[in-house]
Amino acid sequence: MDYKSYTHPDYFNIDDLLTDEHKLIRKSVREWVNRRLKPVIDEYNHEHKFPEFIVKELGELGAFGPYIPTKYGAAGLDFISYGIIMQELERGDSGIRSVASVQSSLVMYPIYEFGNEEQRQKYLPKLASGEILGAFGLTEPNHGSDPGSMETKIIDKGNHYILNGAKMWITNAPIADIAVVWAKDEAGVVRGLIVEKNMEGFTAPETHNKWSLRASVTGELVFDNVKIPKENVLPNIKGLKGPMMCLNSARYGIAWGVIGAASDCYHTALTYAMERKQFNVPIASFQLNQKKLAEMVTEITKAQLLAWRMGVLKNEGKVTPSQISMCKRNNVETALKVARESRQILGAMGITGEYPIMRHMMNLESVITYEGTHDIHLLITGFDITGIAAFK
Ligand code: TGC
Ligand code: FAD
Repeated sequence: MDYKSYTHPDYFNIDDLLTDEHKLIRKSVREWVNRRLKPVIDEYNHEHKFPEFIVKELGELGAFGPYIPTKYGAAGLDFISYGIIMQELERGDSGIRSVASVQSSLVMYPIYEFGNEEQRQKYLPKLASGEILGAFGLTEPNHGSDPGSMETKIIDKGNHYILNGAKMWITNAPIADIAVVWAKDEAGVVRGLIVEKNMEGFTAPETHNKWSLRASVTGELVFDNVKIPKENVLPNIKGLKGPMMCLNSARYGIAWGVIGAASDCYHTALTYAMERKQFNVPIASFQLNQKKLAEMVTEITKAQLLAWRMGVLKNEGKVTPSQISMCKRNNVETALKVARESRQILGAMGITGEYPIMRHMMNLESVITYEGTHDIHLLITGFDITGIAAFK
């Protein structure tokens, strides 16, 4: 597959809405994906291995916490730039975008937003450069969609806390240097803590045998009487809204990111359909294949417009969590449908690693579940328009 010929679909001239800086950022991330990721990602995916070299290189690229101010070593860009970076990375692989979204929105963002100046100075520059990698622990074995019922606890021991409990399905867990972990205090209030990998009683075993996001590492975070110094507690947030605010930022990035996976599938299917012949004509000449391609580009265009408008609202500080939920849900579903339709256009070739479609499709099965499942996001919209929560 000649991935260097890739051009993104832009049926409604959305590029006219981007600045020269946005386009430059897209160009540099796209070039990195073509040069460093595309040639090797299928092999890492097959071997269920994480391409460790990417961590430093994503740091150099400015892909970690791009919207965090430059004084903390990050790029200080706007939110549309963040979206564009996620989109280009996810054209490469959703697992690689995951690494960047977790580091940016789930580790750097809470330290920047809820941490004190000392915590910001200590962790943010190293996270921005990729010198250290982070994880985010919210989900537990017994509490996924309902994080408010978490069992992980801290007990106040004067100058430190004792942390007990377990988190599950945590991106980067086994390879992370630090983890932002959410636990309840003795009053049942959710608090955010920075747990460091060498703390006694803390282990992070890997979750094996995944058929999705195979180039990203997932694991558990297990806390057995871990002593957490009080300076590792995020002082400026209390309650479930803390992790939920982090999720708003990560869901925003995912809503942009999946357009990259969808566009890669669409580009692959269109290119293949023009070249492959059956009955002496290109398969692109059959009406049923044209229907698939036309519907794909229509849905991708709608996803692009939704993401762009969400980006404008976020830049203006006006976007609501429910708008982000709608966009995440719509765009992930679009990407998954596009991947499935593209796979069909390639016939048998679509199931091979010669083409990226099957890998994108398998990855998107995680993306539609993590950061709030497809149905939870629907219920968030339902709650927003009716004022009635249907979660319980
Ligand atoms: P509820 O009672 O509604 O809310 C509790 C408090 O939180 C506030 N809140 C939010 N604040 C900001 N943004 C949001 N999106 C918020 N949602 C809720 C809310 O205002 C309230 O604040 P306060 O001050 O009144 O106490 O909460 P609930 O317990 O009824 O749950 C609601 C529900 C189901 C919508 C929510 O908990 C939810 O979204 N569940 C899904 C869980 C989820 O998304 N987990 C993701 C884990 S991280 C992950 O998947 C990383 S994948 C990484 C990768 O590899 O990319
Ligand atoms: P459950 O909550 O058990 O849901 C199962 C099914 O029931 C779903 O279909 C759901 O929609 C439905 N359901 C649940 N509640 C309701 C309801 N009230 N109404 C209607 N339907 C409902 N978490 C982290 O904290 N950090 C990470 O870094 C992280 N990375 C992840 C990486 C991967 C690869 C995966 C797969 C998951 C990751 N997660 C992470 C966890 C992820 O956020 C959860 O899997 C997700 O929130 C859903 O929780 P669950 O799997 O326990 O499903």
